[in-house]
Amino acid sequence: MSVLFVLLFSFAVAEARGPGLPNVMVLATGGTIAGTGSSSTTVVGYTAATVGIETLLNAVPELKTVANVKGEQVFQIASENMNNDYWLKLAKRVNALLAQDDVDGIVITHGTDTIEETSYFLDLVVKSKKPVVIVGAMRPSTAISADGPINLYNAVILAGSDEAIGKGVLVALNDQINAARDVTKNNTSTADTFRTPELGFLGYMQGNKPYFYRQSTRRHTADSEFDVSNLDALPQVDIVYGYANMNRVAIDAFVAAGAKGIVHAGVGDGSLARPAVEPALDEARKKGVVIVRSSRVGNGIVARNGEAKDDEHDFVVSDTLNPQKARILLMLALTKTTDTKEIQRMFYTY
Ligand code: DAS
Repeated sequence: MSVLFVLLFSFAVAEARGPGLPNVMVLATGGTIAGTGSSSTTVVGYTAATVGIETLLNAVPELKTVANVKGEQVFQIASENMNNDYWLKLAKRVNALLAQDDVDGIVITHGTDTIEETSYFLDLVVKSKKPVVIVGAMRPSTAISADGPINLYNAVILAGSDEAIGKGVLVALNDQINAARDVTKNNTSTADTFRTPELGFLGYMQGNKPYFYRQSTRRHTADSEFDVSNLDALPQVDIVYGYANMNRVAIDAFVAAGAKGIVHAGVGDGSLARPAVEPALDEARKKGVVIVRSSRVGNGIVARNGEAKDDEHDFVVSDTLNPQKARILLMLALTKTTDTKEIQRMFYTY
């Protein structure tokens, strides 16, 4: 192997990261990973978001062997209480830190209830290819076999790895690596709850190393057109859930409350109940509310002009995004445009 090649190769690797251990910031936001129970066998009915970042980091001294770690408590909540203000604060902090040369990657400790939403929001607004890894736990820090410490250890390794560069925001728990766009919580309480049904994991954490087998084909992070750096608020977008015998009350209430967008979580392929629901969505559309047809099913493509004449109604379809993720993309789309053709393009791009 020529000396020149060796020199160029080692320069390339060094470019990916400086010599020595990677510099990883851990931003804490609360959740079960920071939770405490009344006893070591309390794994439900504990209190989330009670343990601070320094305690979390001190509980895993092995972190020092895999990265130069610094911690910051951005906020401290159970993630069912997550809201747009917290998202904007977190996103701005993440982008400010990733712009620093002395930060190679970021881990965010987070409640598991809305990890799938925060991760997708960040996937669309982080302006860097550096790794951002979201981690949580299904058992509180005080429980026998608490999963938080090993999940945090693996997340720090992943955030400091070259393999994770450019992969988009990642969700890593239970030795599994998921993409932010497709991951969802599949079980109310088990440690293996985070999955990407049908489309699958991106890879695994094993033996202190990440192993990737695929990556997302959709735009994210540095390639995203969305920018929240100058935003102090996000447009109100709500979700209505479809079911047998559905009525129009929730739709009318969201419109009256000023929603700028409504995601309809329809039965099947995003079907709309007639005569109750479709006219209500038409009236909302005529008032300027952007309508996205998603599905409560959770997997598969919601086909444009399939179960509804979207061209005629001027509706948008969510592609494969579930309702809670479709809400996030529609919210960010509305910070750029109300043109439904442009918004449909965004749903086929991200
Ligand atoms: N309430 C849950 C939350 O904060 C606890 C957890 O699973 O993290 O999301």
